[in-house]
Amino acid sequence: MEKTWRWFGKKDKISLSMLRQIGVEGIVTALHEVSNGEVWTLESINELKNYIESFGLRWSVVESLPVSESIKYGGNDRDDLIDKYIISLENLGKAGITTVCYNFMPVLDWARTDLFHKWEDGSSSLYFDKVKFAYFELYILERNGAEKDYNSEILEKVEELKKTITEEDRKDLIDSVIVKTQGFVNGNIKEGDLDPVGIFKKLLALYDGIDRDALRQNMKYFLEKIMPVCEKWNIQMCVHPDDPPFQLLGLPRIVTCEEDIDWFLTAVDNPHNGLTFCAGSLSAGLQNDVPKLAKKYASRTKFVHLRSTNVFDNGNFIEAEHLGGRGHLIDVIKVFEKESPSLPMRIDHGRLLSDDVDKGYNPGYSFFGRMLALGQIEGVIAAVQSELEGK
Ligand code: DNO
Repeated sequence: MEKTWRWFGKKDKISLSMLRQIGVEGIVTALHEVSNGEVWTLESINELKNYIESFGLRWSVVESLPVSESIKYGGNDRDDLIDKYIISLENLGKAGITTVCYNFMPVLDWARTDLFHKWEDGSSSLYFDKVKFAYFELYILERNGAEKDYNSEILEKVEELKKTITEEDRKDLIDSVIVKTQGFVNGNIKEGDLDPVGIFKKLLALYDGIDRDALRQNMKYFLEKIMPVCEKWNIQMCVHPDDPPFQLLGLPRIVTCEEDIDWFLTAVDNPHNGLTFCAGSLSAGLQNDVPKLAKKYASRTKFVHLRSTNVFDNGNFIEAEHLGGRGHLIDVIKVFEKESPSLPMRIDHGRLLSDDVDKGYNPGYSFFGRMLALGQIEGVIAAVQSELEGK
């Protein structure tokens, strides 16, 4: 697989020369300064592409070309927004950047409750705590009917948390769930927004009446409209699974498991409609056997995220070491090295190691944590390749 790295543009604290030195071959990035829904011009794409190439690297994958909320909930302006999306795709095609990752998650791009969950050795990782998330829904968002989504055990724990939680913990929780994890990937809510909870509630309201089937139909509508431009420029669209792969906030989520993946691949049965195989996201759903899914969808996979999680009995999950947990990355790598050896893969998320602290990295995107994982994964890839070559 091609070794790629998610880099957040010229403002990223991690420079391209550092990446070149640790064996990265391709860059995964986006025009982060362009607002969601605006056209990516050929000029800006080429400017960034040339910059990346001046370091001896290539721009391998776009992550993400964001799909506006209105396309997802089917708003009045969706056709205009899809037209703009098509122009951006055409411009990417002209520049020769043909792998495009996106997601179809309503409102929340990914969800975690803790950004610095401590490990015994002093490092930290991202974490999802069901009780905290339920507290967020019930007592911060005050979402009608949220209690119906939780069992009595969780609800009791939420009441206990309510008695002890401090104002600062509440602020931290808001920051983790809807500000710090979202601002740099999605743009719906940014650091500095004065009333993130208010904005978030308005966004949620846009999905009133949109159920699973409606969201599926909107995804199909979007994909059918963009397939011609993808065919023209040989663009591989690859949707990112929902992270985590279960229902949240009463919103429909439609890329969570085998049945969902089968659905969107057959609904628009075109080789340009593909999957970002995010082993980490899929591993956080107990319904998913990650290596089995890798095998089944290898031919429709266009991009791979290597990460893993451990899921606990109470429904919480932690981002595991890359060679541990439910992601079974060694088996996943065996599948892709055999079936599709030139696929771009990137290390997804990494722990925060001592020298990563206070460097201003985006949550999950540390330097040393990811570099450690890259070294481990590179070793696995080399071993698998040599086995395949019969050495
Ligand atoms: C988080 C990422 C997601 C992902 C998008 C793809 O770390 O995995 O933000 O990039 O969902 O559209």
